Amino acid sequence: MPQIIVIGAGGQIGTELVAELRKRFGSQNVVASDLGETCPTLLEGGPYIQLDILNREFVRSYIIDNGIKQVYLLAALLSATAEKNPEFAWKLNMEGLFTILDLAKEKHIEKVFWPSSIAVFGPTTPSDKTPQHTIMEPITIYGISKQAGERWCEYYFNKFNVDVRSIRYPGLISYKSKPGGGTTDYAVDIFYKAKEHKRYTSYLSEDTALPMMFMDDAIRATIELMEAPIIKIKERSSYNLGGVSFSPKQIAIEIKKRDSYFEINYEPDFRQAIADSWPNSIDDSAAHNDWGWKHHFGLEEIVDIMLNNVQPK
Ligand code: NAD
Ligand code: AKB
Repeated sequence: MPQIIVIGAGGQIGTELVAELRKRFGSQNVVASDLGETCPTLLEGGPYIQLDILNREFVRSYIIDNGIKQVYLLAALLSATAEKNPEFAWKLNMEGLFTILDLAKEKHIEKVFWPSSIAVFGPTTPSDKTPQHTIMEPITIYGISKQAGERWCEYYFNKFNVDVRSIRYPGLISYKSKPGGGTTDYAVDIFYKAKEHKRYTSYLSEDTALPMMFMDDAIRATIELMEAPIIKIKERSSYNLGGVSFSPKQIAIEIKKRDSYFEINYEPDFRQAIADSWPNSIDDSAAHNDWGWKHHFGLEEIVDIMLNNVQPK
C-alpha cells in the first residue's frame, strides 16, 4: 500500500477525498493534514498532522522521514477569496506546488495530484463546450495561478519525468463539508438557505450558467485518474472534466418543484465578473478517451440529494 498524504485535507474536497482514500488504501496509510492543531471531526479515524504547506523545510522532512509516496495537494485560496488578497493567493497557490514538485523531481515522491480549475479559462475562451486545448487568458489571480501551475506541472513531467496528474474541476457541490470561498459556492449555499428560510439571494444573475459537478463524481474522477496506468495519461497540464451545467434560475426551478414556497432574487456582486469570464459548459472528451471518465450525477439527482441531506444549523 502506498503511503499517502492529503495537504489541505480539512476543506470541501479533502474531507471527502480522505474518507474515500482510507476506504480503498487503509486508514493508517492515508495521512490527513491541514493548518489546525487538532484533527477536524470529519478527518478522525486515521493519522492527522498539523502542516503548513508554506513551511517548505517541515513539509520536506515530514514527507521524506515518513516514506510518503503519493501527495494530493489541495491547499489553495479559491477565486473569490483570492481576489481579496492577490499577493498571498499567488504565494500560497504557487509555492506549495514547487515544494511538492521538487520532492517528486528528487524521487522522494512517486505520484502527485494537484487540482486545477475551470478558472484557467477567460473571457476570450469559447464558452460553450470549452475544448481541452483552447485560448486561455484568465482574468482572476486564482485563474492565473492555476494556469501557471498547469504549465509547471507539464514542465516537470517533460523535463524531470515527474508523474503529476491534474483535473480542471468545475464548481463542486457537496453536503458533507462547505465550500471555501469560490465563485460557484452559491450552488451549495442555496440549499442551506432553501431549507432554513425558503428564500435565497443569489450573487450571480439568473442566467449565469457554469459547469458544476457533484462531489461523489469529483472524488471518483480524482482516484480514477490517479489509479490509471501511466501510459493512458496524455495530458500533463490538466484534464477538462465535465459534469452538469446550470444557472441560478435553473437550480431554483428544480428546488421550487420540490418546495413550492421557495423564492429566489438576484443581487449580483463582484463574483458576477468572475463567473462571466468562465465557461458555460466543458468538453471532457480527452478525459473520456484517455482514462474512461464519465460523470454520473445530473441536476435533478443533485437537487434531491442536497435537499435530503443538508443540515442547516
Ligand atoms: P477549501 O478552501 O475548502 O480547502 C482548502 C484547505 O486548505 C482548507 O482546509 C485550508 O485550511 C487548507 N489550507 C489553507 N492554507 C494552507 C496551508 N498554508 N497549508 C496547509 N493547508 C492549508 O478548498 P477545496 O474546495 O477543498 O479545494 C481544494 C483544491 O481544489 C484547491 O486547490 C482548489 O483550487 C481546487 N478546486 C476546488 C474546486 C471546488 O469547487 N471546491 C473547484 C476547482 C478547483
Ligand atoms: C471557485 O469558484 O473558485 C471554485 C473553482 C471553480 O475553482 N469552485
